[in-house]
Amino acid sequence: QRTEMGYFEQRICLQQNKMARTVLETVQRKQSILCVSADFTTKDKLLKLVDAVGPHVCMIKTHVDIISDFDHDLVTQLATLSAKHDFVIFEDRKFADIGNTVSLQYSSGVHRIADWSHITNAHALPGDGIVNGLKKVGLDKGRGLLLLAEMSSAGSLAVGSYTQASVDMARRHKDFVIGFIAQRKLGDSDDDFLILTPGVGLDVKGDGMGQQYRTPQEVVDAGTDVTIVGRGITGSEATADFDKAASEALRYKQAGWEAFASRHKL
Ligand code: BMP
Repeated sequence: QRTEMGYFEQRICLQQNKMARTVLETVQRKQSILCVSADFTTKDKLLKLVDAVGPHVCMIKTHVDIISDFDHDLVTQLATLSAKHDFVIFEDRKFADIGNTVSLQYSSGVHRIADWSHITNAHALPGDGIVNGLKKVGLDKGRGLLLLAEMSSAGSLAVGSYTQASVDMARRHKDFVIGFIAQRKLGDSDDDFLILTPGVGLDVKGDGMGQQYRTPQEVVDAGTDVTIVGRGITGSEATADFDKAASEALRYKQAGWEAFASRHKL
């Protein structure tokens, strides 16, 4: 019988990238596979939300380009909350350009994502150059990258040979690519890529704009490592209720961990 330590130690050993190890260690320490997608558009509400759900998550996912009053104090405060609550920061930037352009988008501009986001993600569409461009900026800073191998939305074109080519691309860059945004386990046990799955909800099946939800149990059964939950926990920003968000986060944390612990015999 494998012990809980055994399961995580085994996986941590296989990771070449430090941030991949940090994600697994955080999951183990907090007994949480929950990433909250904090998609609020004002600094004040975003920080209150993150402080409320922080105790229950291994990771917080941001879209900084939706924040109307973005400034660098926001990322300073996010870093403080990350240390306070022990979570990894994931800026969901979905880079999709040639290597030279993404290296500038990652390091520069208003957001300077590489300076504060522990992990970010990219489409495999442009080819290996996108990974090389991001790696040039992020590797020395200890960052990690996820490739979007599949998407949760209806009619996604990221299927079949595109998904397979994304896995092959990740294998060529194991020092920097830590895993995938995907709907199921990808790669084999030698790879041990992290699988992060959005489109997770306990109460509804869609959002009327193409999003498709499965339960934490369903996505863990499909082989995910981290469940990404936005509106199922946060509700709408207009009627933001931070106590409710905290209790919903706890509910999703428990549902996810119960499924994960049972699947991996922890
Ligand atoms: P929600 O749970 O409220 O539907 O939010 C899902 C989040 O995950 C959004 O921030 C979205 O941008 C992101 N996402 C997704 O829904 N599907 C994908 O395939 C990839 C994503 O990054």
